[in-house]
Amino acid sequence: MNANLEVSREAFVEDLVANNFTTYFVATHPKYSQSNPAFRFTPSPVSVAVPYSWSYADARERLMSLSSLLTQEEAERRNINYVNPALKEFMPAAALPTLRGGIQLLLPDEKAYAHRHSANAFRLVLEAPDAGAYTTVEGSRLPMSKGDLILTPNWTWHDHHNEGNSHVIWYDGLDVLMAYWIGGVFYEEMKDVTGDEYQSVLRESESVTAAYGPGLVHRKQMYPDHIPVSDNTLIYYPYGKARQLLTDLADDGAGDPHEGVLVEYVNPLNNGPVFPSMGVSIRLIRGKSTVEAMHRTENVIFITMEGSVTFHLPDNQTFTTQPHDVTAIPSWVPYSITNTENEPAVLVSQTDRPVFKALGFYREAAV
Ligand code: GTQ
Ligand code: FE2
Repeated sequence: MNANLEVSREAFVEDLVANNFTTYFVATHPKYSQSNPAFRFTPSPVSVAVPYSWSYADARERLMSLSSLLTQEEAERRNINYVNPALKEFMPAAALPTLRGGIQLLLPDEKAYAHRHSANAFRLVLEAPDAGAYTTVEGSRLPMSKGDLILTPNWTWHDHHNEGNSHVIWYDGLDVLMAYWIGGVFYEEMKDVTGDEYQSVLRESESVTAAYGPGLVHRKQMYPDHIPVSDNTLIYYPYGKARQLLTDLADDGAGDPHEGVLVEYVNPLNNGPVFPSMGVSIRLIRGKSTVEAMHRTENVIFITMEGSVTFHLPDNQTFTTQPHDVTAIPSWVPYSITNTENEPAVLVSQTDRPVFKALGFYREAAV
């Protein structure tokens, strides 16, 4: 290339960028393409996030330390969030581009006051007293027993209580990052609206589960993608039902080479995902077996509930998990999951797949 032209181009790009413009050419520019890799069209998705796994022991130790440094009265929610190392500089508390995860603690006799937000959230109970821990959602008192899934959909009041004789710890999964980036975050505290800090209990969880059933189906029985998902009124999915269903399906020989024995938590009104923006599923991986890798456009977080598994990712990266460890996999990164133990492993997953499906971006491909 003519030296003058090269100098002129460089000067042009410098001026453009300095004045808050850009051009497609910048995407391949040796200097600017490095600072802005996502601007380039790639043949298939290249996530801004990286795969990562956090041990429960590490997170739990920090949650316990926090509880001796910060009282429940000071902390609106006393938690430790999982942060993706590739996102920490520019996204607030993000495990993946769309998904936030964390663990939260209530000691005996502690409670967390009522608030509501436009972000959808779920709680997956990890450690709980035999009785006495619960979340109240829109007046329904939902027990927090190990493995239970509790939803706090968009704009529903929720407060957490521990009247048991040992601590309760649960995993919080939220879709708040997308709401944040598109400008959809709303939030309020109940005391500012009604003057009360906590909700009155109007009904017990049985009235929720009796009205709608367990809300668990094989993923293949889910809604056709063209039917819109609306609000989910089933907000409580006890662990016993989900776990038994996995055992029954496994005994029946069910399972998919790329998913294991997978059951989706659904909105019973339409068999769609639990939230319009976020799905939750639970799967069993038989002892001495592997769930094979494939590419999928979804950001997914796994919470190991039982057993120990190893995720195998590209470049020989591996994560071996123990119960309650959290593993984040960005869109399109293929991974297999191997259970080397004799006993089955159980994993819960949090995914933004409904976002891709709703927008027409959902794809799968063999590795
Ligand atoms: O327990 O209501 O981890 O509102 C983040 C935001 C938990 C909660 C989180 C929340 C909550
Ligand atoms: Fe909340």
